[in-house]
Amino acid sequence: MSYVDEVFQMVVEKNPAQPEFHQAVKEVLESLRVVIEENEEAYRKDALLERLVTPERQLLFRVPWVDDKGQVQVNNAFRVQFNSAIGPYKGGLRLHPSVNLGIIKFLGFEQIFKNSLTGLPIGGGKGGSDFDPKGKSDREVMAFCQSFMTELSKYIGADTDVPAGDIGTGAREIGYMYGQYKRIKGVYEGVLTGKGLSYGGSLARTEATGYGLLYLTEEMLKCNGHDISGKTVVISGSGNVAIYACQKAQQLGAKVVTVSDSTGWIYDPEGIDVALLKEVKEVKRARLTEYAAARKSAQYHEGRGVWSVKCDVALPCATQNELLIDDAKALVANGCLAVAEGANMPTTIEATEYLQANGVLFAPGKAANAGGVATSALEMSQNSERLSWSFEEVDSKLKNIMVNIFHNLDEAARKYKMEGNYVAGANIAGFLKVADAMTAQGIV
Ligand code: NDP
Ligand code: 2IT
Repeated sequence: MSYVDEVFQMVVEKNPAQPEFHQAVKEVLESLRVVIEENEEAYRKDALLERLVTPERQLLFRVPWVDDKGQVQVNNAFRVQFNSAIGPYKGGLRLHPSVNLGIIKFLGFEQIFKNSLTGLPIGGGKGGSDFDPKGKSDREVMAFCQSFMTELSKYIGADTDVPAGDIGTGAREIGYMYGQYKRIKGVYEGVLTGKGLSYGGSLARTEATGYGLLYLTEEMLKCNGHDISGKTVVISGSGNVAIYACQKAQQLGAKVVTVSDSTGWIYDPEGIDVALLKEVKEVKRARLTEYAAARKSAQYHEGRGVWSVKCDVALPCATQNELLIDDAKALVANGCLAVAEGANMPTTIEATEYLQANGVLFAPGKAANAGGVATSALEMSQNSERLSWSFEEVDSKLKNIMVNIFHNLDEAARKYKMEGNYVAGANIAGFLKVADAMTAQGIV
């Protein structure tokens, strides 16, 4: 059996009931075959792939907190410190009832390659909890965040592990967590990113993932002879990534006609009203029905359906495995030119392969959504030098990073004779830097 197949089999056997983790590993290892084969003997001897797929450290802990009725609640929490070959562990914290160890491991594994692609010195990690912030009072969210950080604070630090936001973790949650960390440790350091601007946050971090997604999509389209301006875009999700993807797409002259949440979706043929969407989602924390109620041109539909809308560009920005094979078929049938992943692993492997086989340009999440973590690394730099950069400075660095990422994937794909396969390009380019650092640092 080939080395890649052996390691994949080991991952499945040693990590039962973690399908998302298996999926993330499979996608990466499949793309690496050609690179591994070139250097198989050395990699095998050093067990490089076995080390790569095994987290350096996995923390599992309980989070007890008291709800508004005086009842004690208990949640499960995780931090997976996956790989620190090229820098301190870096990656977000997901707060969602679906969170389990397998989901955090898939996200942490993806993060290793994503962070490598940014060109910045950050290793891979991810964490979170099955706590659901939805419907909780601010006091309940604070109680959870403080209890969560009381335990997590033992294992993180500005030079060791720097968490940030993800699904369910936004500015409010980061604020409560930062306050508790500072109180326990007595140090004012950049231990979290995505902080508020009044206490060490970076301008443009809020916008970074969505903006970065569009910078990379624009470059990918340009290099394939298309202009983003005038294109019709469908977006899923209506959270941090979706909102700022929508805003930047419109600034670049595209028309965004859909957004969604976990209960339904909006079709707005006049183009999504971003100010209204922000008011509904960021301020009121309400459902999309409120968007539809406030806007004449918007139609609200229950369930899922954004991929059935005719478009030039599709940007999945909600969650994993939200774009399935039938959705891919609908996109192709409707003449979609490009899919770029704002979310982590939103497209199944089958759907990805179908899109690629049918000539759709496909930018994988670990490249396309890397602008968030890249700007987090810029926040770390600003914290270290105790300075704040202007919005324009951060945004222009972000743009450069995203354009460079696209060219790195493109070149890696060409070098290994898989021209236009940006999935392979991203996995290969991300892997080579990490593998080099792991090899240089010996058996650790
Ligand atoms: P938010 O919590 O701000 O928004 C998430 C959005 O996705 C909401 O509209 C939510 O709907 C929807 N959603 C979440 N889970 C599900 C589900 N199981 N089924 C259907 N819809 C769902 O998160 P973000 O925007 O920050 O994250 C979105 C994606 O982008 C995630 O995959 C995340 O890992 C990824 N990402 C985020 C980065 C960041 O900087 N924030 C950086 C890189 C990637 P509802 O409100 O109804 O739950
Ligand atoms: O998936 C991701 O890259 C994030 N949620 C952002 C991580 C970060 O450290 O900013």
